[in-house]
Amino acid sequence: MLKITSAEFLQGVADLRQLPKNEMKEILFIGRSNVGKSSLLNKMCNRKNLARSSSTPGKTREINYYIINNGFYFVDLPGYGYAKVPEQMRAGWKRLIEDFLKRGGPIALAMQLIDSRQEPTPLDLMMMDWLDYYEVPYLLVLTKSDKLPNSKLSKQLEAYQERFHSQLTEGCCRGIVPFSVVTADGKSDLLKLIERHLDEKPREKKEAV
Ligand SMILES: Nc1nc2c(ncn2[C@@H]2O[C@H](COP(=O)(O)OP(=O)(O)OP(=O)(O)O)[C@@H](O)[C@H]2O)c(=O)[nH]1
Ligand SMILES: [Mg+2]
Repeated sequence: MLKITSAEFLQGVADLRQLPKNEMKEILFIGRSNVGKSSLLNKMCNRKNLARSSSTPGKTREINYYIINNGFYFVDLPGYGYAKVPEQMRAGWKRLIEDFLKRGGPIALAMQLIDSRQEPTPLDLMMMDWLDYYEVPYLLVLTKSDKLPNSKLSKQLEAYQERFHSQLTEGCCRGIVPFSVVTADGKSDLLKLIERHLDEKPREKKEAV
């Protein structure tokens, strides 16, 4: 199983011209504000404050790059769905994220995070459509699994598997994994899946129609 031995913040990117010069494979963390992206990233690296996590939604505004094991990147994308964000900024976010996904090659795997207690939001569904369209392999990570009793969690997992059956069988969804930073539920599964996808051949670039 993949062991993370080093993790360092590299840079924040607000514009695709600022992407790191040294292209390496990327593992993306995507989801609405407050869903637990930074917490998941920290947990995978066994670090408390590598990615700043807070109770103030919408705090991460840039695409944040972290170098892992001096060989690949963890990439924390800005959270979406925060009601107080002005419309103009929301449009900027959409353009940035879609252009980011279009680049082809370097994205090895995306983690699409959804709160295990909730239904996917329209923006979550839009993100999944983009990931399928641009042929980015992704996992649905059901976060904060400690907040649900086991019986409810397995029901929710089944409901997600049923709802996203076609994405799992014909699309780019590679699995649905419950996760908790509190209990470390799902951590070893995610490390195994990351390792497997880092070994896969990169996808081709695909143009928008
Ligand atoms: N109980 C519990 N709380 C969690 C878990 N993961 C995250 N949280 C809490 O949820 C809040 C948001 O977590 P973050 O990791 O900052 O969320 P984020 O997605 O990075 O948020 P933005 O950067 O604002 O987009 C924090 O108060 C975390 O402590 C979890 O697995 N269990
Ligand atoms: Mg964050």
